[in-house]
Amino acid sequence: MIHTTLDSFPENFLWGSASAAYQIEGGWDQDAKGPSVWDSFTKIPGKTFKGTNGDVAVDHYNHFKLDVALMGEMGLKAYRFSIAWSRIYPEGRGEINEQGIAFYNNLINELIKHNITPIITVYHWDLPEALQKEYGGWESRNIIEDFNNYCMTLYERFGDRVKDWITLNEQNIFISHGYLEGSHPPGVQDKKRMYQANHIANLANAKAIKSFKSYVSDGKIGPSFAYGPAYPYSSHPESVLAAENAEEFVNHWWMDIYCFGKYPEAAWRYLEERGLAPEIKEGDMELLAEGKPDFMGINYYQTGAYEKNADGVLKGAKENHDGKKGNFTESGVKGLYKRKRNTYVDTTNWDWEIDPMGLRIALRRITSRYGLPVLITENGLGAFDELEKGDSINDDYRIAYIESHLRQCREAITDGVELLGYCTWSFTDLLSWLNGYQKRYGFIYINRDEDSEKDLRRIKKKSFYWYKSVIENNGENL
Ligand code: BGP
Repeated sequence: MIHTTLDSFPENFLWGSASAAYQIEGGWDQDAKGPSVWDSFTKIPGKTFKGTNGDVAVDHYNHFKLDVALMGEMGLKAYRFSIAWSRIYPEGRGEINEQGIAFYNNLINELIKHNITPIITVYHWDLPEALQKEYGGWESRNIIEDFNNYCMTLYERFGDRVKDWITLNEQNIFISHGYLEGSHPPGVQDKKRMYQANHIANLANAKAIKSFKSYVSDGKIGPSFAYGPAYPYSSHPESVLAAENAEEFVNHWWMDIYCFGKYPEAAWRYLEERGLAPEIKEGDMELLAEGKPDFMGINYYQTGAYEKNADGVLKGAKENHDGKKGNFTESGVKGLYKRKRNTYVDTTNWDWEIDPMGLRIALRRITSRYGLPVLITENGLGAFDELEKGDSINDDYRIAYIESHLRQCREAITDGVELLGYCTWSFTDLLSWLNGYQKRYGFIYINRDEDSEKDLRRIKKKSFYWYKSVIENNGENL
């Protein structure tokens, strides 16, 4: 579809940027914060690039006023951040830690002072370690109640000023990496356990959404799903079917539950035949049907091209964590699909496909299948940046990346997609979970690396000024 003229971005479009507590805050035990599963996982030798962790991260906990002032200077309209559960409840439940509440109250008030809409993510992977130890975290139904209680506390304390909420960040990623690949905590590699933990997370998500309505009746809530649309590798029907399989297992498996309250049929049957389907208890499906989101939040980074996989038993991909381009390996499930390198698109240094049109495709698919508005909760480029003389960073590649994706957003809006906003990942540089500090995403350079915290100086990159002008023009100059 080629449009001769493009619609404008809506007047109240949320030009935003995003972050997550563990990746920026630091202050890991400050003001009575309890440990999270990431605090201990990153300390296990060999788990992260050069053994990096978020003990200090970019020390946003102690620099938040400066960071928000920079957002204000840029004219940012929205800032998506996550709350560290173990700052609010150091043990996951029980006594509220008022110091944790105070930190987020101050942050929210500071944002509002600068006319920035706060968007809260209630869970961005840093589960209180106490709950992992006590009952195995997401593998126990006990978490449904504890998560709901934690969420209700947040709604009650912050819901007067915060109207835009995200429940689980990338449930598909933290569950598959945590229980199948074993690369995230708790480091389990077991398919059956993965589907079971995922079902429990679905229930927790639905319950938290249901509770939301009675606390923040004028607010909006939805999950952030890591959506990588599946393409057929070729037009051979076997390839098309493989892409259907992938779309069903890696995308609909989650989004259908969020939006329809049911698992997609073909995937369910496949899992049931193999004894891998999750256990459904009485009342589960009713709860899932009741906890519908107001919008779909998506984190978009790349698409995937799929081919039939009749032969080799392929498992997870060997991931590139050092930024040495060209280390893509095929991955997949025997009998269902295998992911191939899409030769039509370029990749980042970490071998992630760069596919701006895939974002338009993602937005269109969500609109047709679910009929919900969409909030892009993350999109951005991880790259090596060079701090040049005179404190300048010329990140033209980042500008090109974001610009090309925003152009596709505008095409999608013209196609009829209801797009609420667009958050880049990320505002400042931050810790990449498994890739250290050298994989930078921010508009603001943070002067630190894997070996030293240096002075944590904040330096505006070229992209900072560029995004500022995009916001000023409400995207008309794209
Ligand atoms: C998403 C996460 C973010 C962020 C981003 C970039 O999956 O929600 O927290 O980390 O990906 O990923 P990475 O840091 O691996 O480059």
